[in-house]
Amino acid sequence: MVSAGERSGGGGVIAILGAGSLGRLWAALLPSALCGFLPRLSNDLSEHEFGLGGSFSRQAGLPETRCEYVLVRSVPPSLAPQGFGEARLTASPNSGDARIQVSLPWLQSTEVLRLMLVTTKAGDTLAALKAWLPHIPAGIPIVLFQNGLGSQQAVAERWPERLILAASTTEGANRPSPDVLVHAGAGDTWVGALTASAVDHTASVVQQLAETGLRVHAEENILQRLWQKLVVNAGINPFTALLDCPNGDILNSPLYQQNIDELCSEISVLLEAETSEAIAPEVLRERIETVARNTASNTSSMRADVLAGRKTEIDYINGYLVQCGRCHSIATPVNQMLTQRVQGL
Ligand code: KPL
Repeated sequence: MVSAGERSGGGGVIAILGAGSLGRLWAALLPSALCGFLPRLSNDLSEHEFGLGGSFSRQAGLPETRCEYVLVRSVPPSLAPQGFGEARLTASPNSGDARIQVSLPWLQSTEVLRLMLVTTKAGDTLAALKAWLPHIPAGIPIVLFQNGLGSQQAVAERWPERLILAASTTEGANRPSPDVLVHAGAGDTWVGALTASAVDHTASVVQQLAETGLRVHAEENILQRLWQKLVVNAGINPFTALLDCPNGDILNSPLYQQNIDELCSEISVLLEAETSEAIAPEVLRERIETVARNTASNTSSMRADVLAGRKTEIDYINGYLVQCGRCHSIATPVNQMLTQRVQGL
């Protein structure tokens, strides 16, 4: 196994915690010599077992070697989904719709890190970081890529002295099969500080992530940016999961039609209470429907979770809005109904 130090070229390695769609996308597009995955550590793994340079990945029950998959870049709609066939895609990594074989080591050492990206599911993040942070040097910026809200604040509150940043991205990535990742649509990624000491690191983190060629921007108010995405997710994801349909199909469904105005009214009041930003319910509805139309044939992350039998992120989307409502004594019956129904799936 290659150790991080051998691959870092002296500049340090970017560690990625969470080898799902988003983690694999960043891993594939970052300069290949500079990143690797961190295996999932169980909480009870004691420090002496960690053993830098040792075999902690085997102890954590993960493959000792590499994470291997194929990245399919920017597949034109006419090629998907049949386009995943080898024959129709070029083998050149430089062409527009290339298949790239990606093979990254599970990192053995955290001594040479320069940056850590956390791409775990929202519900796994705190536990994953509790296991890993004791092994991560204090000066390493940690960027949280979770959906929804709640998990990011929990991390920043638990480790206020660390360099914690959050990212909000509209990059589209999915995994039609376990070893294939499709970069389905180019988007934008905003990065901003959550803890005070991380502010001065934002520009450098943005610069490092922009080495992927993706569009990455610094964001002064990352919580506000995360709220904007939360609104869209709260208005699309639960409906797609409950109706088991692609994003665009929710728009004409009775469930959506009967609840969307009330849902947007609840969110509008919460948004003002939490961020002091007043946005009319009709404007929120328009934003939700624009994204639903633009991603009409997509399977939302929540529907994908339900179909794969995974726990959904509803507690960090509509469930987070219910929690906010409780804090401000604002009634949230529609968010509550959607949260309970998705939890029951
Ligand atoms: O972010 C998304 C998700 O699926 O989580 C949307 C915007 C709904 C696109 O599918």
